[in-house]
Amino acid sequence: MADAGDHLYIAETPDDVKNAKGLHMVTQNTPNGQKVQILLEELAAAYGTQWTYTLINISTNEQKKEWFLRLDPNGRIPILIDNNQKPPFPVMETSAELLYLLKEYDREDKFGFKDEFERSQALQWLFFWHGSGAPYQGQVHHFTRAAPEKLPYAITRFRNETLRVLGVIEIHLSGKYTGSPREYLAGKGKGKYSVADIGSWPWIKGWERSGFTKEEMADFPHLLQWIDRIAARDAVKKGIGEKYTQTARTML
Ligand SMILES: N[C@@H](CCC(=O)N[C@@H](CS)C(=O)NCC(=O)O)C(=O)O
Repeated sequence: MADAGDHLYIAETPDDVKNAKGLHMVTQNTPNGQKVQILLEELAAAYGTQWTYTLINISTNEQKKEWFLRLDPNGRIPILIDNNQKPPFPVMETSAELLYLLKEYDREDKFGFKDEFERSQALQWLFFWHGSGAPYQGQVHHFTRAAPEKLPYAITRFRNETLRVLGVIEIHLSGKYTGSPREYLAGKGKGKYSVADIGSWPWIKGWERSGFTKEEMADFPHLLQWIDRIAARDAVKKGIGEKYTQTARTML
């Protein structure tokens, strides 16, 4: 790369960010943070991949400060900085972070695919959730919890759209039109656990917290089984677990 990377860190950059060696993540244990936390935990279990992390508290707007914007001008967690690259290489946007980790750290494609069509399928579901799932479910949270005014139209609109998107995944997993139910979103046959699942699971598993009812979710039996199947993985438990919730010395 042309630049020397010397603009990345400034005096206000926390020491554990600017002194990090290797992969470093700045995160908080939200659905978006959890996507990347989970893949890192999976890579650690599969290959012994190492990384360090800094927990921030987004309610203090730490992510809008200059030190953060230098790494991610979008000012949102999580960000990944690969200090193994010279100069250090920052990666923003969760799906791009997952794909970066696949390319650089998943040499056996355990969480991705070698086959070009299976890989395309993983990208389709990753993009589907990034573009049509997370933004709607995020707006459900905003309009039901954060908004100063409860706007029924906005709440109904984003709730219904999220349910529609969950229904799309249910069609896919149930094999409604193919006759072959699937266990995972991408890959031949029943599919293989991959970044396509990791990209959407942290959001979808929080359906109750998002205010969806058991009755509404009863329309998606295959999706509910998929949630449990992924939740049972050790690396997934770690990736959403205590390690990322504790207010460690790194909490800003
Ligand atoms: N499209 C982004 C979304 C990231 C995002 O929205 N992160 C939230 C936490 S889940 C955040 O940082 N919110 C704080 C803010 O908006 O200032 C991605 O996929 O990385």
